[in-house]
Amino acid sequence: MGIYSLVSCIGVGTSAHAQKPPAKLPNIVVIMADDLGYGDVGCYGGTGVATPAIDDLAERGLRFTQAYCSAGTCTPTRFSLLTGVYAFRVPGSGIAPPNSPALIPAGTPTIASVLKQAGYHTGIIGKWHLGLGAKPAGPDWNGKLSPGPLEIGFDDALILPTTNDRVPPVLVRNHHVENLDPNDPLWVGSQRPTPEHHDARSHPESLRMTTVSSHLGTIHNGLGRIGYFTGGKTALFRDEDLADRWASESNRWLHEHANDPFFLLVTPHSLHAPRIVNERFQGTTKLGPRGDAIAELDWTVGKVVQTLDDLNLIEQTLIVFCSDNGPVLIDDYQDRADELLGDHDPNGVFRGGKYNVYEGATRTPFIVSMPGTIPVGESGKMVCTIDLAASFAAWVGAKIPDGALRDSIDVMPSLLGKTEATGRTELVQQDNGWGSFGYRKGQWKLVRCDSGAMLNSELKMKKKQIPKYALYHLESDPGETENVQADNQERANQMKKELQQIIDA
Ligand code: NG6
Ligand code: CA
Repeated sequence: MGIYSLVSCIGVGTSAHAQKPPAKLPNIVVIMADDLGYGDVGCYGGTGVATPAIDDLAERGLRFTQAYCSAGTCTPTRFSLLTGVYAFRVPGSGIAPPNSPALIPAGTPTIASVLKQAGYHTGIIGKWHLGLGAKPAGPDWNGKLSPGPLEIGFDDALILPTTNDRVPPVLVRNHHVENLDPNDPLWVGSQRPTPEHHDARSHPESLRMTTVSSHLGTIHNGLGRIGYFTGGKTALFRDEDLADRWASESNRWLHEHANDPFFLLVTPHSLHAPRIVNERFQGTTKLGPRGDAIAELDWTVGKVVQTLDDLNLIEQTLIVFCSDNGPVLIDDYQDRADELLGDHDPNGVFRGGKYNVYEGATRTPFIVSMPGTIPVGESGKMVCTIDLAASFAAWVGAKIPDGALRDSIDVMPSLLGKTEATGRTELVQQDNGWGSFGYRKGQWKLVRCDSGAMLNSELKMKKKQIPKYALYHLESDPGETENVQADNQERANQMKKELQQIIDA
């Protein structure tokens, strides 16, 4: 009996009244990449970089063509992945600054806490970017960093607390900065601490990549960052080593928990700028640093899968691979990502990317694999990363606390490749909380832009002025080139109303 049939005997879809968990719960590993576009990987049409590990995952599983992440930026997508709640419902859930307090309050039910309650050992390895520490003070970098992942359901965490372009460039294990020497305390702030402090403005000659707008803070490893820090010398990472850490930590963690039912969220920092890969990958692709980072990401994915293979757990583990938001070429660090693109199309046929709400922002590569349980092939069912929480809960018979994971829908039958599954019928997408929404219903997509402009001028988005509303038909116009609102006024009005109702709900 396959794992799914075993689980189905105890009542999939009846999570609220779950009985005893099944004797052997399936393991779950979710790998969420950073700033990876729909068209960046080979199995989604990417031509610039070989991605054998991700392609191999697709060859062993289901490759979704209409899967989404929740937002055009990282923090809201990760917020929704964890909480199953649309981030636009929670003010302040946009891109988290270096000293952001924890955005998800301690005790909030999450994908991790729900699975933990059901008997899973839970871990997160990689980028966090959801704030640490209590409000309003935020993180105590030299003390106990709490609340954080451990207060919302993770048993173990080894995280990059913000992003690799922000300070502090350290890793946090559970509640503490790793390798911090108490005699060299870490200070983090948004202002230059002293007039003598070396930052990217005062010492541009020490930069290995020029930054022009916001990464003008403290220089670390030859790169200007957002924000300032001093101290913490023994704790500082080398950007070149991060991917190796995600791979080795995942390997260690998976070996340690091979006999538990486990839920592991792996969140590599690649390909977020600054794209500084390990020496092994530098210059290995024709796309420059951005391409090298895709190659490094692919390697990381391969390492995680290899570990599961080595442990003989491939058939007992459901793997999801996806991205947190669409692509961006130059994100301040001048790494020639635009010039070196050639015919590689990071957003595939779609328009836009990171920071907006066009399909390029949220349509994500999304592969689900579990040989023996999930068929091999392609799926056009609409699913979203926000749905993983309710889907997994239903699958393993976990109890969802009343009112929790409210926007997460059980799409597990679609993830399992059931032909009768319907997937989502509608979905709201957002930018960073700047007031743009995409509302997809069937093949129709309403784009609402309250500000009249959207960020990311590259990637098929030349038009600067964006109308407040536009309606697109994705099946006939996946690139969102033709606003058909005037010819479909009634439908557009209905969708505007529904979108507002969902926002206000
Ligand atoms: C933006 C930064 C960008 C990047 C992004 C977060 C500026 C002008 N841009 O505000 O460089 O850090 O935040 O990216 O500061 S994300 O993938 O983590 O959402
Ligand atoms: Ca991102």
